[in-house]
Amino acid sequence: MTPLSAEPTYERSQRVELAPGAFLLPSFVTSRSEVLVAELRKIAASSPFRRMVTPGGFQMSVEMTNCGKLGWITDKDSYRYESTDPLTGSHWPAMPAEFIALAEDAALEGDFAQFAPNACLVNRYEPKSKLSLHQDKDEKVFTAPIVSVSLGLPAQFLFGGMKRSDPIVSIPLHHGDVVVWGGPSRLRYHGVAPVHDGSHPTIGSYRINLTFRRAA
Ligand code: MD3
Ligand code: FE
Repeated sequence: MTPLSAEPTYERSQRVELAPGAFLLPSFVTSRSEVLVAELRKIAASSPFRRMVTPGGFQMSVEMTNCGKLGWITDKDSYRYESTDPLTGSHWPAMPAEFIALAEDAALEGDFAQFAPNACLVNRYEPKSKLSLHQDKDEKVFTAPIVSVSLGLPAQFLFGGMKRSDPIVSIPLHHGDVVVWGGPSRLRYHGVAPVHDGSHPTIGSYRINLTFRRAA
């Protein structure tokens, strides 16, 4: 007879391979989201969310900040990583130990050992905000995966191929979901469809996404 388990069977129970090297870990952070949210508040108090401008002169709809040694920025000149926040003139807030542990654990679930992120980009989406199809190629290291954590409102994540014109698959991402992108999927085109109106019990009317990267 199978004993009744005290553990919820849906939490951290499965890994879904979306493509070679790309793994969805449903509800991976559910039990740690309180800590993440508390740390995010402190990060945003030091380096506030802001809408950056692209070299093409467009203001992004997504608000961004960073923590860790390096932070991703865009301005009229380029997309790049910087060790100081151009808004404050100070270093980005340190990456909290819980963030590093979560990213390392998630990478391991995707069979990527010894992931040591040195950059964490935090994206905040209001309803209607979106992220156009792009590749993450400003990092100097493509052997390391990118670990992505979704919090708050759900979104349709758009997952393409190695060419912009390749077919696109839409994947729903919910609060607590983690995706690990590495190996042959590291340079795939991807984006986020406009976020729908709504409210999440702990995050409110936002979607927040953390991406952990080895930038240099
Ligand atoms: C697939 N962020 O910040 S994370 C980004 O939900 C970014 O905010 C999205 O794309 C977000 O650059 C998606 C998922 C992600 C990140 C990196 C990838 C998917 C990826 C690299 C290769 C393939
Ligand atoms: Fe990206």
